[in-house]
Amino acid sequence: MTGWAAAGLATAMIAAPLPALAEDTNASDATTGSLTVTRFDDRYADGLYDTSKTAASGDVDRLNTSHAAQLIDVDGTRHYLSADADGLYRFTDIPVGPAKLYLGYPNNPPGEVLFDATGVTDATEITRLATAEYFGPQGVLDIEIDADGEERLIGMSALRLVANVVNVDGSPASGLATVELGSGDDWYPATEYDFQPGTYEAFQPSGYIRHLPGELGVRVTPPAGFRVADVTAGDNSAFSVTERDGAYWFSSTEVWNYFWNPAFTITLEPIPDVHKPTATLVSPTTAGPFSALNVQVDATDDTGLKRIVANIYQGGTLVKSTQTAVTGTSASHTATVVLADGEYTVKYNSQDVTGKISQTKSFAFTIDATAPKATVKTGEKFTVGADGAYDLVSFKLSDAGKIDKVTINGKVKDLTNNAWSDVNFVKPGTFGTVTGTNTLVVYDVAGNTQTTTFTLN
Ligand SMILES: [Ca+2]
Ligand SMILES: [Ca+2]
Ligand SMILES: [Ca+2]
Ligand SMILES: [Ca+2]
Repeated sequence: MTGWAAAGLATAMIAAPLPALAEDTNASDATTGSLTVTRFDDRYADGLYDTSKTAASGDVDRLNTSHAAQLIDVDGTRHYLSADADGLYRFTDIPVGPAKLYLGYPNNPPGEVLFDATGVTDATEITRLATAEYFGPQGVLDIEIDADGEERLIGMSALRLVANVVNVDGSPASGLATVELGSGDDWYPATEYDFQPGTYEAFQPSGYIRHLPGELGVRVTPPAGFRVADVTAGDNSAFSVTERDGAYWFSSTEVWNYFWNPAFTITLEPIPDVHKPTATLVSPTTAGPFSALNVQVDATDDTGLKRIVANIYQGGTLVKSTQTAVTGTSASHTATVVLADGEYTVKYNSQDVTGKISQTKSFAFTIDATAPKATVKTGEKFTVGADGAYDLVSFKLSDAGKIDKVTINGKVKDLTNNAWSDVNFVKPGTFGTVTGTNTLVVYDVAGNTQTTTFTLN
């Protein structure tokens, strides 16, 4: 037996046949029709009008006769009705054509949902009525009035739904998961209560989302490193929860009553961590020499990183430790380290949230922070002139970390990388020099520079 055919309604219809059927034996020619609306509170929350079922609270479905029903017909005429002695709303002599039915909510803003249960056999077939303003917020339904008479069965529910997200020890798992709550064909993003950490509910501008009866669901995206260990649901009693399509569900028929606020409880647990993190040296890629060390270590982990470390050793001695506290499954550590000239090794690794440490690797490099030297050669063969003013000048270049190149007035002259080098026989016109002031910049391999200005006569 379906809810539609349940005792109360069937009796009412037999006792009072629809006027259109009773009075009009030639319905196809009629220009008016009727609409009979049965409105019920879905107190046993199955989406059906069925007074044979009893909710956990002892409630049974009940006709709702407390509110006016309004119909705007095809001509724009407003018909306003209260429930009749049978508890039904009967609109008669309505012009055939499209009409809009408005049904009031008990509260303003609405704390309920109205749904069309006409002809349905289970809750998956019911549809939520839109809400429109018509002398206050009303549930609205488009109806085509025809000469044969129309019937509608409209239910009301006010089900709320929350999800409590907890850790294995039962403490609230605040701010960790992403939670959606579902009913009908809809998913609603849920937000966490400020005053009740770990408890989530879905909201609309005028208040809580009120859910259609039927399967009520929750969908949870755990944070990195966590998974759903268990999902239960209940209110005054525990419900039966099923998992399908990546979500968890219970039937609203188990809820205490149709105004109740049942809750899911989702327990999160850490995903067992079996994998060490990785650590990769991104910089330096050569042994240098460098004027300072720019180190970059990238790391990954299956469940979550904690920190990345790059330590600088000279011989066996730790000279400088650098590290970055990180989160997520991939991260990067960078540091610029100023060091004295010398040979060094960087040792680097990463650690994950469960304390596992990647393989520690090392990379050798050289620091040269000392600028190269340029000195004027003596001897008439090399240099004619003195004290920065010359007819001819030659420079001896030296650097422990090797000379790379010079620029003269910005023009590059590459040199074989060597601890000793020179630029000989400079006079106006050679290597881009001019009569007057010239600028010589000497570069070592590490990029340190020494600038010399001189005048050519
Ligand atoms: Ca019901
Ligand atoms: Ca790991
Ligand atoms: Ca140097
Ligand atoms: Ca060079």
